[in-house]
Amino acid sequence: DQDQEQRRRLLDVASRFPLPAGCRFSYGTAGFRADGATMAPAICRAGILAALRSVKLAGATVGIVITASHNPIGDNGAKIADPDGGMMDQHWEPFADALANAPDPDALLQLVLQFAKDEGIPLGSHYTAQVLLGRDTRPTGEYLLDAALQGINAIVGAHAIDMGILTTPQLHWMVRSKNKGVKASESAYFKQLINSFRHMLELVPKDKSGDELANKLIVDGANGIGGVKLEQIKAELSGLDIIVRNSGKEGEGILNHMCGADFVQKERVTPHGFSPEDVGVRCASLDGDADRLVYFRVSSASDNKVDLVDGDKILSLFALFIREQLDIINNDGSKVNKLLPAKLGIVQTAYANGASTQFLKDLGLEVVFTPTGVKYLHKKALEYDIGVYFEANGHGTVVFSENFISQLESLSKELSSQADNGSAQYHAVMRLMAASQLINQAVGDALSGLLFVEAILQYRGWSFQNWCELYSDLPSRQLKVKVIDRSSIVTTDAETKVSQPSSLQELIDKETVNYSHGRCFVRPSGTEDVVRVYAEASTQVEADSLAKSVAQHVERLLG
Ligand code: G16
Repeated sequence: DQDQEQRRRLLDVASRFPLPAGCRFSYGTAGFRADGATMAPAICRAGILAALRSVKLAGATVGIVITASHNPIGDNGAKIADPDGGMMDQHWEPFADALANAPDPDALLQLVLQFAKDEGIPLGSHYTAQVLLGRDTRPTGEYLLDAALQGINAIVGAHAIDMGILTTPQLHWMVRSKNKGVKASESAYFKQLINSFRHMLELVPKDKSGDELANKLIVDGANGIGGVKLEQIKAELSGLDIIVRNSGKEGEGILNHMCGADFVQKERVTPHGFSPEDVGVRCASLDGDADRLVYFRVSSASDNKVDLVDGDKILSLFALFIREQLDIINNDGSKVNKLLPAKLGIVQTAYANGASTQFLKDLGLEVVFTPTGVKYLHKKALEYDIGVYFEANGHGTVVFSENFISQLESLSKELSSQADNGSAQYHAVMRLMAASQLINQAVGDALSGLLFVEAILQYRGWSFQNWCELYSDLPSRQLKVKVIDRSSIVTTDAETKVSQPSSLQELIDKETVNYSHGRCFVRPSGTEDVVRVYAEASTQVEADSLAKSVAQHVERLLG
């Protein structure tokens, strides 16, 4: 019967992907991630996990992207998308960990049966489950996608659809769309981006049609999938002259190596493929799976330094724009009912530059903090009518509540029926509606983020320089420290304090007081086998020195 069949399939798949001795997987900041050659057992089990999740949610579509995002080309991993397109519910993470590390087929079977019982998952009975699969351009991708497929097929009634080579946000968008009954294809995704971008540009006031803003934009594609996708649509993006470098074409370079958003944001130097000829041009950088975006400008021909516009400044640009539209809507003198006051929330992490937080607070905005990881920021942002979240590393988006969108819709209808559709209020409503279409509602998306940035710069008539001058970043430095066991560091207070080993926090405090505007924290990375150290101070020399001395304490204490 089906129950026997279910048991047989699980035992069978587990014996096909045995866990190598001494191997330990961990569901980190954004799913499983490690050396790609070792990942097949974990990815197969991620397939089982995703199929179970779909069964639990009455057959709603979930997703898996085979990617290691910003990590080196040899790494790989899996990000799992829930039916709303966001990251998998954190309550399932302990089970994900246990499943990935089940030592043998019997242990795996017992674990699944017990979990199904506890969670009320109707295993073996008549049901359907659906998992969309995508992968980035890594050489281990195809092999690992097959492992995921085998894991999905080990759950009776589960059905996998391979959506091909995609950016991570494309797959998350497709999962969300599928569950909303909207077409979930790549062409539908592109169409939505292109149309909403065009719509945003049509709503640019005539007197601000970007005089100071050059059309030329050079994009560093990190030799990943983002550049490939941008090449596909760039001709349809009116008003932009996009040149893609590190596009992933044969001979252009290695994925994420000396290029990409993580490299540019952390090292603050020009990525591979850029030269002094690019001085002054507006440039953007994506990461390997195109869910992160930063902007930069090559600052001088004599060195390779860049002027960086990181996630914090992208967030500030978005927040300013949204606030302005809300103000136009609410303060317009028209007779129409005013829009209900929208709850606008800004979400950052401890990595946010102190100057950005100050800038946002000075605007009177509500700023809240979460630990690192989109899974935390996104969840928090959903508590608002409009939630804007960004990590300094360029991962973020703007989420609009359904209630708020329907209010905008009714207001737009009301205004157009009163032949008031030439008013500033109507235009602001339409801009917010176009923005909610343009900016990915499922997860941070470098392509949609880039188009939103470009549309806002046009709207304001702003040059890159104007944007840079929004506020001055406090000098900061981020370092990585290799230790024996990074999990021996435990943090608290949204990762701003170390609780274990307790002596480490004392040492950090002792160092920090020596610096004016000093701020420093350390945390174990959830995507790389390193401890991250972040320091801020009033000069670059001081920030470097604070980071270095704390990194030395970490090394001394943890080996
Ligand atoms: C992932 C997460 C991000 C996080 C980053 C670094 O990004 O999605 O939220 O900021 O890892 O995390 P950690 O500091 O724990 O290594 P990506 O772009 O690598 O998937």
